This record gives sequence, C-alpha cells and structure tokens, in this order.
Amino acid sequence: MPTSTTIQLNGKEVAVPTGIFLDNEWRDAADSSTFEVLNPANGQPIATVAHAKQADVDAAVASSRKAFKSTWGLHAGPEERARLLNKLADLMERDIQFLAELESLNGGKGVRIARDMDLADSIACLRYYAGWAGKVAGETIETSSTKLAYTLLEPIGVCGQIIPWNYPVMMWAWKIAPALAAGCTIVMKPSELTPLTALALCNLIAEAGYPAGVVNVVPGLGTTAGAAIAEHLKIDKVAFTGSVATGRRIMEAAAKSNLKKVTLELGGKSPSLVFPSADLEEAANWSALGIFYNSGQDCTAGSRILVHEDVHDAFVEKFAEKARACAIGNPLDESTSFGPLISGPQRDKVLGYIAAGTEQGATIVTGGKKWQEDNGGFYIEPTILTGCKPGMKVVDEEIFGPVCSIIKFSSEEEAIEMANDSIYGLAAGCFTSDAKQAMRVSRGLSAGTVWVNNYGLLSNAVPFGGMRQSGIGRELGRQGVYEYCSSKSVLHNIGEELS
Ligand code: TXE
Repeated sequence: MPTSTTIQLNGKEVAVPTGIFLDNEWRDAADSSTFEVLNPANGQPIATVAHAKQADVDAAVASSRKAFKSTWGLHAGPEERARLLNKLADLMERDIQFLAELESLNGGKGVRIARDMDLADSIACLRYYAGWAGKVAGETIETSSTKLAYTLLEPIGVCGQIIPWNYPVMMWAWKIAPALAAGCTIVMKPSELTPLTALALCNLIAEAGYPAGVVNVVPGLGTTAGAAIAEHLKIDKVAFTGSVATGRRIMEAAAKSNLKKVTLELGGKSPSLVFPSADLEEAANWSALGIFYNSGQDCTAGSRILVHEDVHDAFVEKFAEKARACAIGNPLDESTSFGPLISGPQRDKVLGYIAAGTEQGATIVTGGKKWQEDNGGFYIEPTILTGCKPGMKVVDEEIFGPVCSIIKFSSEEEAIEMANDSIYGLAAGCFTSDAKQAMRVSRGLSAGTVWVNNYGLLSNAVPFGGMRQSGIGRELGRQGVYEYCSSKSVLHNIGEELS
C-alpha cells in the first residue's frame, strides 16, 4: 500500500505520510495491514495508515539500537544534539500552519489553539531541551585520599515512547525533546486515533539531518505496536502517557520482560478549591479554562470544583456564563475554541457519566447533551453539574470530557480532605485572596502540580507529573531530561596498593 496519501486541508490538497518511518525512510507494514483514521468533527475517514505489529517494532528497535551504538548515544556530542533540536524547531516554525491544520483536522482542536498553543509550546519545548544538551552533569565525590570517584550521566539507550490522542504534537515534543537532548534513540508509537502529525513530523526529522534510526515511528494499535514496545527485550526505557489501565499493563509488561525503566503520566480527577475571599470572576475564568480547554480531554482537567458555601451560588452563576460562551464549532475555523471529543466511544462514555451523575442526584446547570449542530461529529456541550458529593461516579472517576462536578464545602480542612481523597494526584487548584491560606492550602493539597489563582499554567521549565495513580516520574524541566539518563559511578585508584 502507498506510504502517503492526499487529503483536503482547509480547501487545499496536501500530501501526508501514512507509512512506518524507519531509518529515515517510509515503508509499509510487514504484513501490509492498515487502520483507518477519522475526522472527529464529522466522523468521516481522513486516511488509511500502516499498522505496525511485532515484526515492524522489531525492525525499528534494531535500527534504533544500531543508531545508538554508531551515530547517536555517546557518539553525537552535545553541540550536535542541540543544533539538531534547534534545526527541527526551525522547520516546525516554517511549517506551523500546515502542522496546526493537520493537528486540528485529526484531533478536533481549534486550529488557532493548535497553532498558537500546542505547536508553539512544542517548538519551545525542543528549544528548551536543546539548551539542556551538554548541561546534564554528574558529580565528583570525595571518598579517600587515595581514590577519586565521579558519576557520568549517560543516555539510557533505546526508548519506547507511547503517546495519546489528546495532545498529539505536545506529547510528541515532551517525549522526544528530552530523550534526544540526552542522547537516546527512540521508537515512538503515536495514538491510533491521531497519528497524522507525528508522521508528518518524521519528514522534518529527516530534513533536519538526524542520522537514520535515531527516531523511528511505528503507527499502530495499543494491543499490537504498543504492547510490542512495552514487552520488548531490547528497549531500555518506556515512557507512556495515557490511561491508568494501560499504564498498569505497560508496567506489567516491563516487569515480565527485561525490567526496563518505566515513566508514566496517567489520569487525574483534579480538584480546584474556591474560597470566599477569591476574585470570583477570575476563579470562573480559570475554572472554565481548566475544564473546557481541549473539550475537557486533559489529564489535568479541573473536573471537581469545591466551592465554599458562602460563594457557591455566585460562583456557579459566573461559571455557567463562561460555559455557555465557549466557541463551539468546526475546528478548522480560527474562531473555534471548543471542538468535538476524539471519538464516538469517548463521547458515549462521557454521556454515560452525565447520566450517572443525574441518576445519583446531581443537577445539570448547563449543557448535558450532544451539541445540537452535531453533524456526525463527536461534540458534547460544556456541562456543569451541581449538588455533587464524594462517592458519586462523576466525582470519583476521570470522565475526560467537558463535564465539571461542583461540590460545596464549609471549612478549609473539609475542602482539603475531600480534594485529597482520590486515587489520583496529578494537579489541584486554589482560589483565594488570603496569602496565608494560599500557602497553607498549597502545602495541604496532595498533587504533582498546584495552581494558585490560576488553573492549567504550564512551562517547559517546570516539572510535571503525578502522585499516586497519576503516574511515575516527571516530564519537563531539569527532571525531564534526567529521566532519560543512567548514572554510572567511576572509581579511580590514585594511590592505594593491595599488598
Ligand atoms: O487510552 P489508552 P484510551 C484516559 C481517559 C480516556 C481513557 C481511555 O480517561 O477516557 O484514558 O483512552 C496505547 N500496550 N486518557 O483508550 O489506551 C494507545 O494505542 C501499550 C488519559 O485512548 O491509555 C495509545 O497510543 N500501549 C490520558 C496510548 O496507549 C497501549 C490521555 C493511550 O491510550 C496499550 C489519553 C497496550 N496494551 C487517555 N493499549 C492522559 N493522561 O492525558 C493502548 N495503548
């Protein structure tokens, strides 16, 4: 089957790659099998993509291992690693509009957001980690007067990277940039729902001048290409973003195969606390961003808002206004900020949660159903539920859609206790004008990131990751690149004799 196809993108015909990217070239799957990729805004097929399976993953791993041993790994110096990351960033900048349109078409997010947020942040992420190449340093350690010890931080080796569909380009950048800065080689599997931008970026990897095999990309399903990566004996680390259930399977496969290092960025049920002294207008603005950004398909979605009883009604009124103002529409329109969910099953899962919420006593303030101009796409209206309590499914479980549960509280202690009562611990928010309360509450909240008087701010320089079942390890910042390094201790004898 051909390894590229022509698609209609905003009225223009463009060619997009659909093959397996191996050794800087395109190829078909070994058994020629394929899978179909849909446009979530209308449910129509966009492209047919090669379906990598075990044999393809084996070939990709062999190529990445060869590159690690010959042209990359300890063979490419830090200046070269930085130069290539910056070059790749330059090429992404050149093609930003095309990449944003493709991201929007395949993932359903508004094209302006795809360009000005996802692509722009991803380019910045590459540049940020270009700066880290060569700055990852070990230490010298005093042991005795006759010995000298130091640690070398070396690239781990061949890394499997399995990414989800909610931020296809950003998760690509968060994974690829620190790994390449550290000197690792990569076998990447994009989500089967959104492989098109990761594949288009392969052409830029080759154009930038990366040696063959440094980055190989194997589109495929989780149960085939994904599982083959997780259980591969020649992969040294696997980095994953996705659901808890799949994260668990990946850890299990790693344990049963070669005990490869595993880093996981999983789900969340992130709480946000609104106290009486908060600026309610601002709290409502940030809360709407927190839950409705990316149509709620965000691991840090602020999906449980705990509001003090004194300000509950006033907050809900303002928050509902923001929900009703979300610009729903065709993702390829510049004015759209709120697109469809990624798939029919995901939309049905979210509708099921809304139904469970009302059955368990919640009240729908706004939204609660498919968007009226549905048009075959997977849209759900921004939805707010009040009267929610711990123990309800909509409060305890990750929904991964534009559905926010509001819970009343009467004291700070009660709010912190409810906030922390979750299997997840990815993020949390707090709105207050009382500085001491802000400090107290941010210490009390048990989450990998705490946002004070904002919700959802990220920076490539600030570590990101979860506590409890929200994950293992950190991405971004200094920690992000260290996750791709192994520490080697070297002990020199400079005088001790064995006699
Ligand atoms: O996720 P999966 P799904 C959550 C969210 C969502 C739910 C299900 O709650 O509703 O997960 O989404 C690959 N071995 N998040 O089913 O399965 C898969 O091909 C190896 C949270 O889409 O976790 C894809 O590339 N890999 C989240 C990736 O895992 C496997 C983002 C993610 O898919 C595999 C997405 C296997 N056995 C969903 N099975 C976040 N944390 O941001 C699947 N995959």
